Amino acid sequence: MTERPSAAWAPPGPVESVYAGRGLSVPAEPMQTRTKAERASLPSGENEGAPLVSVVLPTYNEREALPPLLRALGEVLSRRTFRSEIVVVDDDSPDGTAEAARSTTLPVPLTVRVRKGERGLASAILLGLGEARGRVAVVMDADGSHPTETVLPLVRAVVEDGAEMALASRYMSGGETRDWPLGRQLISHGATFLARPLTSARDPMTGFFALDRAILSRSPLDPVGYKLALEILVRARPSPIKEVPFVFTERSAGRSKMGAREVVRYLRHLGRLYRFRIFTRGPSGSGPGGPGGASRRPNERLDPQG
Ligand SMILES: Nc1nc2c(ncn2[C@@H]2O[C@H](COP(=O)(O)OP(=O)(O)OP(=O)(O)O)[C@@H](O)[C@H]2O)c(=O)[nH]1
Ligand SMILES: [Mg+2]
Repeated sequence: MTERPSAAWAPPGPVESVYAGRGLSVPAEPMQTRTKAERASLPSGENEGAPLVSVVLPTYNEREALPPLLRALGEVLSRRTFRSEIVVVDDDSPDGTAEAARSTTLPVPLTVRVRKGERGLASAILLGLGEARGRVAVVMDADGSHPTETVLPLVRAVVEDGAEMALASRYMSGGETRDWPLGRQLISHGATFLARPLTSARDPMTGFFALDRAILSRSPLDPVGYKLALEILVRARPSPIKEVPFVFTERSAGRSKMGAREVVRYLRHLGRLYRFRIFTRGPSGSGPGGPGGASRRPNERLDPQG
């Protein structure tokens, strides 16, 4: 498997993009928090009609786990008044994951992006983040390990509390890992320990997070392997960040793609990040309000139930 440099989000190989519009209900009204002049000055894709929130799901052989997750997400998202969408990025799974996604009827728009000729979790997520149209993107695993109830607290942390990045954390009060084999726990804690000097986040290894997509243009991202959140934390330097506790449960179906190769890739990734931190100054103007940062907006309110 080759990880492509991911500075640009152009798809590396042939891709097939499918808009699965089945069963769409009339989208909820967008939030009415901006004046007409403010809306006119927004970058394209953010004007009325575009979603506020995009949920990006990377998949490889998740035929069984994906449809129930999509339905649960559709349920959570369609109850809100803000617009949302789901983007699945599948690496041409031989088990028919993409077809399973397309045949799931959902109350929110769904895009299924099939990437051919390349595999890799971090690069698949980056492709999905480039495809997403929402100002806020939520990234989560498609195997049932990440609870859909945590999606809204993550979105709220970005939209209402003004966090540039929000991490769903297993390693804070209220968070935990359930039914995880001891070996996996040791690897996760060891990996977190090795990244300590790079970030103050308690769970930078998490695969469940939300961000203001504008921060992604601050620095080219070049992850190897699984840990995209860590890559973003180190290279794009989001500030402020917020962590939200969640309970991680063992995957509900399918097989893990995590293995010894991922551990080796992680060590290579760490080496790159330490070199970056030592030899490169942070993105100019990163942090709140800086020129290289996400454009600061007044914090918005989601709908009252949100
Ligand atoms: N597109 C794409 N998705 C992937 C790839 N590898 C893993 N994924 C997806 O990324 C998510 C996390 O992968 P997992 O295999 O669950 O990795 P993990 O959570 O570290 O390990 P387990 O929970 O033990 O299986 C799942 O939704 C996978 O389907 C890949 O190469 N390409
Ligand atoms: Mg998993």
